[in-house]
Amino acid sequence: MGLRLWQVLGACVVALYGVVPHLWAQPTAERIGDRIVRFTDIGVRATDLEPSVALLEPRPGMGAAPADFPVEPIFFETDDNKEGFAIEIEPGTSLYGTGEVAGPLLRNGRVIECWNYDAYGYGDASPHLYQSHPWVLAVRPDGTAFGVLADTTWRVRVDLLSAIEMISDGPDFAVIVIDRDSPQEVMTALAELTGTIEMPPKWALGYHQCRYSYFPDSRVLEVARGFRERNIPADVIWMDIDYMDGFRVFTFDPEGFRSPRYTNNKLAEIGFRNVWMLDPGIKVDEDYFVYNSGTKRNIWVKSAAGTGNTDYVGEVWPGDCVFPDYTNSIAREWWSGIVSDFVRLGIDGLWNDMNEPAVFNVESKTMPLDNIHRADEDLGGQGPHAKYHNIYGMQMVRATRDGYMESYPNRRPFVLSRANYIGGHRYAATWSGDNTADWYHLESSVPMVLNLGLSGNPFTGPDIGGFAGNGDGEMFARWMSVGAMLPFARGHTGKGNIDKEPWSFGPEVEATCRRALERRYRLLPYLYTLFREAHMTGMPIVRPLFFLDPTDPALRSEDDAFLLGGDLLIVPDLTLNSDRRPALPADFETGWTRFGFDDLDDPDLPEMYLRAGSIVPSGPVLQHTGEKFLDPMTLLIALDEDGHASGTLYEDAGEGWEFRDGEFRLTTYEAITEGDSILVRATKREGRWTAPTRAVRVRILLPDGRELEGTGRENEDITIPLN
Ligand code: NBV
Repeated sequence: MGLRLWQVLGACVVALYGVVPHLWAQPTAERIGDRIVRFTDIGVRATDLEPSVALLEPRPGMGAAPADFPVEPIFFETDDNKEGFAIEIEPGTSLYGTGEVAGPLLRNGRVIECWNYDAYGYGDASPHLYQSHPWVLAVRPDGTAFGVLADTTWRVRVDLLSAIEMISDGPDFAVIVIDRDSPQEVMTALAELTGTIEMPPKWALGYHQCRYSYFPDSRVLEVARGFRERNIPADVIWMDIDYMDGFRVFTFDPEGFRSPRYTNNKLAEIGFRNVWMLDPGIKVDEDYFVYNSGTKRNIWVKSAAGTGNTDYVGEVWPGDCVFPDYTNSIAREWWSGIVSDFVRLGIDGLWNDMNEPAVFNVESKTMPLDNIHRADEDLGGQGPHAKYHNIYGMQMVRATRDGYMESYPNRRPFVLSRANYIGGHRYAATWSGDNTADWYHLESSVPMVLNLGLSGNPFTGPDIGGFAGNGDGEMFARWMSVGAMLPFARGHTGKGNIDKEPWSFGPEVEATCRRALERRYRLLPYLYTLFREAHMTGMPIVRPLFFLDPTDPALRSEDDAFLLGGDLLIVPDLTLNSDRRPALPADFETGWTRFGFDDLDDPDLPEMYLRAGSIVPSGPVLQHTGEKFLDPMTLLIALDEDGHASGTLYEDAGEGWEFRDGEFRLTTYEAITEGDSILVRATKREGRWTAPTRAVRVRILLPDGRELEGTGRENEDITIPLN
């Protein structure tokens, strides 16, 4: 018998990496799902490993892996005794995922480190950003795909120079491989393992306005009113750290934010929601209730020095701080309790920043690796910071979410987190961290959101306009135009920068921003339907073009354009003075029709195309999501070659959990060509949510640029003559 592939590869591993693969026996491989296999190194049983934090729930083995399973990792140990594995890839395999990364969509040839890091001013070459996703999606030349998860919380080096190689700082870990016929199927299988996002409150899909910081409260109200006065749609305004009293979390600046409840109420009166920041660093201050109550419960992360019972103290915004040990359920419950009181001030959403955790004035920018966490047994029990670093932020947002729910069990929490770990999308949405106001970061916004989506986190977006530095009006307009098409749309900027509200760059930029946000609000019925799909199946909201045809090599590295759901193709202009055009799908000329909302002549807005055969629901321009019920609804229709199209609309209360008991409505609309007319109607309804009937408008986009229009009511057939 000849050598098995893994043995040949093993020899290559020795040659390439100078490390010793375990060639004398095969790794253990057990099935944990349909064509999902968990591999462990020789002699290592899955039950001996640290518990998985990535997985939604423990996955017991279901017997031996299928004999023909096409992927097999080679485990090895490095010269410095680190555990690693390598998976060979056939030429022409494209690699994606690896979570929140700067740089292009295609990850082949890249090396990154999964190590949550305060990456202010990051760039293409930064090895690590704020979140860790030791996960790679591999698309083979024939369009079939597999996904690889290194199931460990420790630091992982992901090397995609010529194979898929991951090396961890920690002990043995499982490698979970999903094999599927398409990349889309890998994504939904990943969601089976790591869970999906919960449905967010509908307002979180609106536009968010932030800066570091709006101060004092009167300025917050002034900015919010500025949107209403100018008819620029927005739902949310954010309170950054300066609202606090000396950066003590859960306190308010006595002069600047005298009555947060009043501010929140005033915002609510004009249809604005509020989000307030919470950092993990707790000021060491014996006159501070949070410090005192946490100290009494002994819940701070410990230093390894001395007896191991000394609280670790590190410097952050407030000066010397202690850090709640969120890996411990007592600490999480304590935090949740304080959050629960805090949100009763009429707080709608929470923002967890600096939770890598970031620490000032130390080279590592975080706490010592030998700090001690008294973690819950199901997270792995007591252990060093090196083991828990990457999930510190994830456990913080878990506790924050729980705290919100303690006070508002009937509302959907919205939490945004800077740090996170694969699977942490179950608790919080993500933004790009401290990007820079330059064209590189504007361009990077798209691949970052795509790769996060391909790593299981669909609810993400950049700081629109750039956090570090100012930028100019042209860049701001373009950033807003593309940002408005991404799942999380928030403008933000850093301290000391110029104003970056949509009107800050003069009337022309303001007009583009208004049009961009009006588009987002018109497309909300579709966007909300995509969030529901992400929640149900794990499909990303924003998708790479190669999803259209995973066998087309031209689409594999394309990240200048993207898909919003399955039916809209978005082509933004992300560069300054360049004629670069994206590679488009082979059927682009016949299969996609350009459309707009009376805004086609604004060159700063992305081009939008509708897929032949699809129906996309849209609505009127709103100033905020709570403004009114979807009426009239406009169905955007592009017929396929057979004169047919279909699409769905998901609706529910936009808040609360009744949708879980059937209080929703999922409508399938179809258009069929019959003789010389087109018949449009709802063909299927699921769920028992009843809503008032409404006016329906139909826009049939013809390939030659013409449009046919029709009107009717929700439950009626609408017939449109073809000529
Ligand atoms: O809280 C201030 C900022 C915040 O605006 C930003 O979005 C975070 O990424 N925060 C970082 C701390 C200071 C950054 C210089």
